[in-house]
Amino acid sequence: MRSVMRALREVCVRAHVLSRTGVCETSTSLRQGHTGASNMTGGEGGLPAAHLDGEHSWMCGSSAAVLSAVRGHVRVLQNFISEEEEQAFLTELEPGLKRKRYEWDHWDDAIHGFRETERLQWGGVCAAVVERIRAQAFPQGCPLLGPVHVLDLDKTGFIKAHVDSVKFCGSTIAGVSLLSDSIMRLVHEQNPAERVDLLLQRRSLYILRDEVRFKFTHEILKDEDSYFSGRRIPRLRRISVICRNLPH
Ligand SMILES: O=C(O)CCC(=O)C(=O)O
Repeated sequence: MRSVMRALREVCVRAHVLSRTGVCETSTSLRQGHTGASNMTGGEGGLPAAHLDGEHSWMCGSSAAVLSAVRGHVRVLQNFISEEEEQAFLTELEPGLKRKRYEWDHWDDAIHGFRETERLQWGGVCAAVVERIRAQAFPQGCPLLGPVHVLDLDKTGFIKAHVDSVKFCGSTIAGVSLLSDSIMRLVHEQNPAERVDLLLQRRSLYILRDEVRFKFTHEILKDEDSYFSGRRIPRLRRISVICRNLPH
């Protein structure tokens, strides 16, 4: 148990401090964005134009090229769990989480305002959801990390841009978001102007695979930076339930 927790702590090994100004933070209306590539200019920061993915309303990026680069490697399934299933997770997790304090000084400075746990055994409703996440995200027979990682971000907490450790993480990460909508931002490591924002609605499942895992950083934006294509997305306390596969 201890060693799994240590390994998960080492997940966030390459934290990058990125500009807080994001691709979707201007005030263009969502409707305008949905008409296709919008003409969002970045205001003072001179940001590149932002594009909403025509097919996936939960994804927007700095260019059509970056959207097509990530398209096959990212999925967000809205309403993946029901309100009752969300409540079952909270009932199971809250007593243990409440005994912990939010931490503000992660050793590698990647996560702020969080508490975490991991769990191998789940009660009936949650066990069924975990099975559903795994069936959706991983091919049959794929070696999985047994314990599920649970990350509880305070309303003022956030996850800075990082690339997960290839030593501890496999090709895929799949997470369900409880309690709050949020924005996950992906930034190309070699070309930081290339960015994609994912709208992770409460009770959605996101799946990141392959290139997106290792060529892009990912982060969860803090409340004051939480905009999707110009639309304010309030970031409340958020709990993520995260399944991973093992590295090759
Ligand atoms: O909370 C989340 O969904 C993201 C977690 C994360 O960034 C990670 O585990 O590498």
